[in-house]
Amino acid sequence: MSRLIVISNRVQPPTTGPGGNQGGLAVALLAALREQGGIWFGWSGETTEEFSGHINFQQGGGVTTATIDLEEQDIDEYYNGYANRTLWPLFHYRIDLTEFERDFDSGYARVNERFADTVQPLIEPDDLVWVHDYHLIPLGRDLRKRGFKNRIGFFLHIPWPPVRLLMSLPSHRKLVESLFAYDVVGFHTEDWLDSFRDYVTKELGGTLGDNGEVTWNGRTIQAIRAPIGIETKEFEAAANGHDARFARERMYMSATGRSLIVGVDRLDYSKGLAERFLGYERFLQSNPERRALVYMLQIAPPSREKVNTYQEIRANLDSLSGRINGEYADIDWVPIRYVNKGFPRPVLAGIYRAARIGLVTPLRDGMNLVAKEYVAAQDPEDPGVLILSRFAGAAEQLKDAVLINPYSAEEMSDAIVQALTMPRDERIRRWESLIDNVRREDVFWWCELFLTALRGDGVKAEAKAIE
Ligand code: ADQ
Repeated sequence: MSRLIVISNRVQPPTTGPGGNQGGLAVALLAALREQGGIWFGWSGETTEEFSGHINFQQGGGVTTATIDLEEQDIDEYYNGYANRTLWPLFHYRIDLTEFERDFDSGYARVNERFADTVQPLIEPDDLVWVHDYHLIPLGRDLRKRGFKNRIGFFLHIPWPPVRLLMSLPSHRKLVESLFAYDVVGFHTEDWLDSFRDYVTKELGGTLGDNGEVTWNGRTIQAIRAPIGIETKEFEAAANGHDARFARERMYMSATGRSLIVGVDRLDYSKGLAERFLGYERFLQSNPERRALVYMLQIAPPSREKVNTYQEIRANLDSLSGRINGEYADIDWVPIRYVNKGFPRPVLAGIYRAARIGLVTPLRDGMNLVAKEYVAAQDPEDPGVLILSRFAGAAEQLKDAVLINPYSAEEMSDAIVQALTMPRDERIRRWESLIDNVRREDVFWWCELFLTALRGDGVKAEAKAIE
């Protein structure tokens, strides 16, 4: 069996076992690495005065990780710059927040070359190479420039934008052309895949085959839909475990008889948190008789704090939650509990289980794993209701959620009423259909789907074909 080389911006230390803080992606990739052998390569998260290419190897739980330190300037231009000030907002349809700086371009190119230089000697001729996400789009091409012949795959965890939007990126063509260095390119949804195909045919003049092949400039690659899932079995078990029960009890005791509406998101503008608070406020306004029967818990650990937009959105949410609480709270009730920290996964599972409503309303999201975690944590006899944005990739699979347009405060308010008054048999029926998908298309299924395509032995490994 070929070894697997996983390359991503950051590397998950293999030491925290399931039940700890590892998310589904890390669990699946570590499991694949354990089974096939190989290395997970990426940035250590540390800085160095001058880039040396020194690799720090670590072993744990049957997996080897290899990390490099980057210079401060690299992090400014590549990570905080091109990745998170240019590509992230643009790919999430936020052209108003997108910054175009040539220094970001050159920093992004430089760090991708540095990744290629340092990882190359670690790779053996038969190894399969799997590159992850928007930080590293040109890496495949950089490896090919160095004479690399291995099979290389790329998976994008965020949306792929429509053609007209992508064209506002000054170097859009170069970026897309570089994807043709890979053998397989994967997206979460049919939507993102369609936008990619559209660009290739309309802008590059490429052609499409019947089985996911995309050809341009004499090179044919496989473009597939591979929706990521979660470690469903483990998460369901965690929701029934001791830590989850304890968290659930804490929630019940702190709000006897009130229905919990929960939101769990990285603090990011793509997650639609301000719109969510406003939708909830609309519900409070329009339903005075229901006010004191509910409360909302929004968990939002800060991320990317060096990027201004993230500081602004944090300040905005502080003030919005403060204003709503000031206006509607009573001596024994606050409408929004707003918590800016992370929790261990079993505790999250308990909180989801305690919640009558999971409010997952991103303005745009590649997939959104919180929606799937919420479903996996529910009590089969008395499940809660998932309210889900139509613009989350997860909406393509989770059709029996209450789907809404997150920009509409009215739709959100109506959906909350619908969820609060939904009869138990309807909740069970919807949940059974959701959990069926979350169990079937879990993160191990996703990993195998992509790796089958990458191995090239099941070239028609499109999700559809497997269903
Ligand atoms: P994210 O944008 O980070 O991921 P998401 O898919 O929701 O979004 O995953 C977030 C993960 O962080 C979940 O597993 C969640 O449980 C965890 N998390 C969030 N808040 C937490 C907290 N306070 N404490 C502990 N854990 C917390 C990107 C893309 C998504 C895509 C994923 C995977 O933006 O669209 O689904 O990658 O491909």
